[in-house]
Amino acid sequence: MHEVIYFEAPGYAEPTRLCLELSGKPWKNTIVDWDGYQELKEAGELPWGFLPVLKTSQGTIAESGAMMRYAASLAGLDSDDLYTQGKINEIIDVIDGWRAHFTPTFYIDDLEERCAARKALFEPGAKMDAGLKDLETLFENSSTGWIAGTEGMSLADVKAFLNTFMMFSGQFDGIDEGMIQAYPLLLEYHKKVSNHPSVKSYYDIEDKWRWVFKPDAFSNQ
Ligand SMILES: N[C@@H](CCC(=O)N[C@@H](CS)C(=O)NCC(=O)O)C(=O)O
Repeated sequence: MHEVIYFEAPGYAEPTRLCLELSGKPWKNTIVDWDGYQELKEAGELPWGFLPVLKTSQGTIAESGAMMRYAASLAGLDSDDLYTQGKINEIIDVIDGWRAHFTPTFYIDDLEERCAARKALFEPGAKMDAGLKDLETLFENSSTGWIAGTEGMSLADVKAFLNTFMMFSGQFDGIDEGMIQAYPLLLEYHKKVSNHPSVKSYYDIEDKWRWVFKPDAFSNQ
């Protein structure tokens, strides 16, 4: 059975977790705390010293992007068509591109400065704003409503859905849930993905972060 090991937060592991869930195959979600992480590291269980990792019957895979792609293949969320798969990967890279502008804000110690830096990224035309609007354009231009124009959900949707809406869960100082209202097409996209039967049932839980993945998450704004 596949096993994901990571902290409790969605973070780097959530796309792999959701792909494993969508695969319909049994999998194990192992949650560790900081001490658990240190133990795994000291035992040499982490190929590059970081979490998450994915344990398979053949060995351990590290690096969240590689894990996510492996799990997506298991779930049939990739495409046999080379061009379509290229576009799926392109969207994933574009999302990683705008997220890379957000990551440095984690290292700003001063709370006020951190919030200001984050809010600046959401100003019209700034990196996060532009990234989210790019996703809206992809959604608008898709004849199926899936972000890479595929017949069904693809890994690009898993990535776009999780990485986008995770931003608004309240876990990041300076970003509040109301800010998503500036992106009406993303709210439509949220409706589409969150109502996918397997996504809906997986997130039918009480969780301090994952409420953003539920169908009615942003409807009371
Ligand atoms: N490139 C890695 C980065 C993973 C990463 O930064 N993991 C953090 C937790 S979110 C970690 O293990 N931190 C422990 C440390 O910095 O000592 C990936 O994509 O999986």
